[in-house]
Amino acid sequence: MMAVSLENHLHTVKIDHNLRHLICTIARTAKYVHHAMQTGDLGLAGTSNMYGEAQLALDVLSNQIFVKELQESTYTTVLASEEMDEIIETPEDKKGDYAVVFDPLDGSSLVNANLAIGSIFGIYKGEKLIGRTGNEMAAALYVIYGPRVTLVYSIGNGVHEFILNAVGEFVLSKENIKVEDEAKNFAPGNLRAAKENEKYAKLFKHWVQSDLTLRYSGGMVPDINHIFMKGQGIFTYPKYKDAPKGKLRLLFECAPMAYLMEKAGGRATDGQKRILDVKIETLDQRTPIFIGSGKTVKKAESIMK
Ligand code: P6P
Repeated sequence: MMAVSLENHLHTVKIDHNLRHLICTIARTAKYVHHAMQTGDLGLAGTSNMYGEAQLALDVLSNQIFVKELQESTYTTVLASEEMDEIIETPEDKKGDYAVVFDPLDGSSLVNANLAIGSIFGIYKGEKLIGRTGNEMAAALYVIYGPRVTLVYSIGNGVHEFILNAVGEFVLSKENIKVEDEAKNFAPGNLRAAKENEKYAKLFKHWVQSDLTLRYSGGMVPDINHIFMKGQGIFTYPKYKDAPKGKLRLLFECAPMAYLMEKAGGRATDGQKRILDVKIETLDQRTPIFIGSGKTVKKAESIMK
């Protein structure tokens, strides 16, 4: 059977052609980031970064690459990145229809341990971000740089995985991914919180007593990807004294992952409220997150209450 490329797949669904091109631009740019990660260069402008500066930290370099390609694409209105303090406007002559929010390289500190890391994207129609909720996303996707480079996206009708092949094409590997109600695996982020929060300690004990299998890498993207690929699981990162609102970002990390998880039939809350219902008040807003198999997340919420 002919391999279905990401572009082919985006032609099989009803989608605004600018959104289709935007998603393909993100996929193409992720290949440059992967190259930069492996070689330390941009794969675009020789062996130093685009400004000739000393080698930058990978997350800063990745941010530069995504910002450049997205602004050049002519499909974006504004960009917001975990690596930037402000929203940046796309120059008028390049302006398009979509606001893109992204964490260019989540877990970049794991690179020197040779663990998988990823880039996370949320796409909103228009310019506005503050005051909206994740329900208004037009699409969400992530890319994982691991033993294989994979991309998972949804525009609202199903969640689909693509693998980067030897000729640089993302080809369809899993269509209409579903997450069952009961988890067999668990990814308990921020276990240090169990020291001061006995409910989290109780929840961890409940998972152990329930014979769930630990699958945790320290990278949010591969840890949640594990849930999509196994069709079940739960990932948690609760708040704690050093992070009273949690650590993970609502706009750049949790809302895009919550969008994908709900489109796959899973659940994503802050322990009480759907992540997608939480209003975006500030760019660097943080939230606790409980995400994965619906019933297992609900059970976690009841123990944490
Ligand atoms: P901690 C990686 O730095 C990250 O942003 C997520 O990918 C991961 O889930 C979390 O932080 C790990 O946090 O506090 O355990 O280092």
